[in-house]
Amino acid sequence: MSAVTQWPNPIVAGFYPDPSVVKVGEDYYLACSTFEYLPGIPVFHSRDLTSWTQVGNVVEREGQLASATVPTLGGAWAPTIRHRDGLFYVVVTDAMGRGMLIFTAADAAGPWSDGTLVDGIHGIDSDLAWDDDGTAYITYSGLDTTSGQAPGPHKGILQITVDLATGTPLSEPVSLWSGTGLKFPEAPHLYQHDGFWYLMIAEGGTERGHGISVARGPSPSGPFESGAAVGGPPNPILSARSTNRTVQNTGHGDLVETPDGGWAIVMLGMRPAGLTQSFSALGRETYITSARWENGWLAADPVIVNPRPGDTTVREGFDPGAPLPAQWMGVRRYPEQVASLTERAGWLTIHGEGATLDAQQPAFVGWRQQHPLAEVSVLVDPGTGIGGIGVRYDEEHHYEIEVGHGRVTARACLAGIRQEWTRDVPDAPVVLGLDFVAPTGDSILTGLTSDVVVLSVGAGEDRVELARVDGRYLTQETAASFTGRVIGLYAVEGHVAFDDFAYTGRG
Ligand code: 6LW
Repeated sequence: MSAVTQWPNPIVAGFYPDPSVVKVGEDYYLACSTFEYLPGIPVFHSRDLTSWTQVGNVVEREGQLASATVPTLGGAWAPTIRHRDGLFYVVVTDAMGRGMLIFTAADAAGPWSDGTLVDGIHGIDSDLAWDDDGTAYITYSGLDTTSGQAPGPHKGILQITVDLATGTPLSEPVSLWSGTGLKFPEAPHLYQHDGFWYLMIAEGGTERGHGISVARGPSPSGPFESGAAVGGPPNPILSARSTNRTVQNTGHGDLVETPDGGWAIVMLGMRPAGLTQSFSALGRETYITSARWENGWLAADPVIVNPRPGDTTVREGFDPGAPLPAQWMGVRRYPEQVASLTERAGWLTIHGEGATLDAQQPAFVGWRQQHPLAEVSVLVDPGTGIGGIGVRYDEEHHYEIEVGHGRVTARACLAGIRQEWTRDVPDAPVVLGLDFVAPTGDSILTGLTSDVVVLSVGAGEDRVELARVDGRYLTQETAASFTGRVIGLYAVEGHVAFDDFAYTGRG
């Protein structure tokens, strides 16, 4: 597996940030952050580290996280997935919610436990490791999002020992090596290799300065030394900062042994489009790169983009008896709390409650945009209600097109600024379209933005475009949240029915 250029990348496309990976025998499992979306913390399985299938979600019941009420930016941040003595562990922070939590499961597909609180510990990006005696260490980043106090200064990388069964800390937090002085030391992971313990962290912030740095020491609690201090390689060992690489923001990684005995780092990255400023429509995605041990230190190759060839088409007919696929999510609610597959056979019916996409809990069921360019359409029967299709980063940043009461309305909402385009339509089911296209022609947008979002009604010769909106305002660089684009079906009023959902992703 050393030919990194042959690996498809991203390995999980779209809003799947903060990946953590564990090898159990010949099987690999991967988990990611989901913030305010439910179900939360998807778990993927692979045998080759490149093709991944979602097998479940850690969070699939009320009460596991405070997701119903977490503010934008809060919720499931940065899980670490590990396995020991027949049990899977996910340690994660429910930011601005319950706090630092330990989930366990006998099967990575679930069911997972209710989540045990790590009492009194306020930090993010918790790692879990065991020493040779079986003592459990949680190593984390000292940013307080959960005590209710103002976060205060970043406390660097911290560590406790813990009773995993009760969540009780067994030691006071101690400071560990916290990088080379770049901002936001975070995403720590500990590895034991060839007689040393290695502390891998992210630093530089999750934006363009992001990188991965490594130190080594004699025990899981150090003392750790950076390579450059003892004649080893300089840190960060991996970063795309100030380069013109297609994949930027690379960092927040987890090390894993490959099937052939080599090494790889799975991490988050983004593919911004534009010129000197650039914009990432899909948010932070999951990438892989090859790594190796050289003279007792870890080295990694730059991350390259290598999309799977051809277009990807997904059709959803909402056939009777078929469940909603696992990738579909709700905002602070589970899809089944707002949508029904049985109310009208062959249709997905969403129940409007008066809430628009500006609301914290819209009646919205969506899935991630996974390709920079994509065409999406759906047949909508609004009945006596109002509903449609939209793309959201959060409640402050969304574009949508909806139908109801004989009128179709396209809308762009950005940080309190709003514009609408309307047109009358007959009272009948209509096709609504949401396309993400490359900027073209001699428009001022050409080359300056990520994409253009086209909102349309009708199909074939009857298709009418209501609006073309600059996509850059719905990107990681401009929206408030840590998420990515999620395309969804929603209802504002009444019981709105959807059929023939089609997504074609390109590139
Ligand atoms: C994550 C941290 C980060 O916990 O963003 O800035 C947080 N980097 O590693 C949410 O993804």
